[in-house]
Amino acid sequence: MKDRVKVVVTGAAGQISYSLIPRLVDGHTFGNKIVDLELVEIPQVVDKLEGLVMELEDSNFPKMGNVNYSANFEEAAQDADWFLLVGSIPRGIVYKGKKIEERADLLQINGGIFVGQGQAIGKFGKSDAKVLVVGNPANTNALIGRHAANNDSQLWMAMTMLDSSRARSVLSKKLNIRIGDISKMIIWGNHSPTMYPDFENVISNGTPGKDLINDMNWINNEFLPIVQQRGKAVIDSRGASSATSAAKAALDTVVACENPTQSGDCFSAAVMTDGSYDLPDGIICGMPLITTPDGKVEIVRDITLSDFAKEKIKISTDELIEERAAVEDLLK
Ligand code: NAX
Repeated sequence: MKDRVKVVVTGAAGQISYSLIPRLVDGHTFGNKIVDLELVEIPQVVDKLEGLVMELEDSNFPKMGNVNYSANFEEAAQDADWFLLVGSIPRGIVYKGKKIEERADLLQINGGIFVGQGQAIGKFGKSDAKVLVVGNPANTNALIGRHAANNDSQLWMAMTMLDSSRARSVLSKKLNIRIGDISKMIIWGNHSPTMYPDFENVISNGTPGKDLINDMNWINNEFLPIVQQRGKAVIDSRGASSATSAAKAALDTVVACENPTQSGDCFSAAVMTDGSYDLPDGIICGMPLITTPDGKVEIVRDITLSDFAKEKIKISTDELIEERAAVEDLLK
């Protein structure tokens, strides 16, 4: 077993990273391994990372290894085990003289970033590197990056763990149970308001969700909209998007991939479709995953989907197909 792990984080000066990076080296996420960090930012803000590195040094993290920061992704990518791609250009920003309002523009700009990063990961990352795309539009960014990497031994995921945690939180309140009493919370589809949180297949104390919740009015008018719009609700209240919960979700995804999944459980991330569940080919889609005892991340293939679930999932996969069409030129 390796006793060191090298982790690249982009968007390292952003708000999610401020919560995320310290916890990569606190001895929890990677257990006893020494964690080497490569923090990457755009040239305009890369100097801010000096202050973050000072704080990391001053925080007495016993598992922290080498820490570098730069605006050079290719150099950072050398022999890295993990890539946490948090950096992306948000909607509303002025980019190259133009205010980015349209989703199509956002897809193109961020997609362009992921071509270069994907190529570098495919070429310079470890052959078994794992990549978690957090920056939005996460699924389509991951699709572009994976295509550019052209390296099938590496695993590309887009983050849906935050959606899964939000769904568990809403369900646990409704059922008056602890969040830890809910397992198998699968998010299907896109990390967007069309995502489908699969309440029917959750398990709580041995009982499946479909037997726990018989109130379709609550599902349709409260559960689904609350989970799907939770990101917006946080922005409306905080004046900034989810950061500490997003960081925790990224860490949870890493932990889920680094440790064998308990029998009967699974975790949520979006990966390349492979024909399972009749999902369309060639999209990065939220699915149930497990990590095997020998460390492989695999799709769980024996989940039963109701007609209700299939209908909802199709809305989200249709959206993913539309997003893919908008970046077709980046997938050649
Ligand atoms: P911030 O705007 O605070 O930080 C983003 C950082 O990325 C900035 O410092 C920027 O300079 C940097 N960046 C931009 N392009 C880069 C590049 N090419 N290389 C390296 N760094 C680059 O955003 P923050 O709140 O941290 O959110 C980051 C991303 O996560 C956003 O795209 C956001 O939409 C997305 N989210 C995704 C979630 C998910 O569940 N998948 C949930 C939370 C969050 O909304």
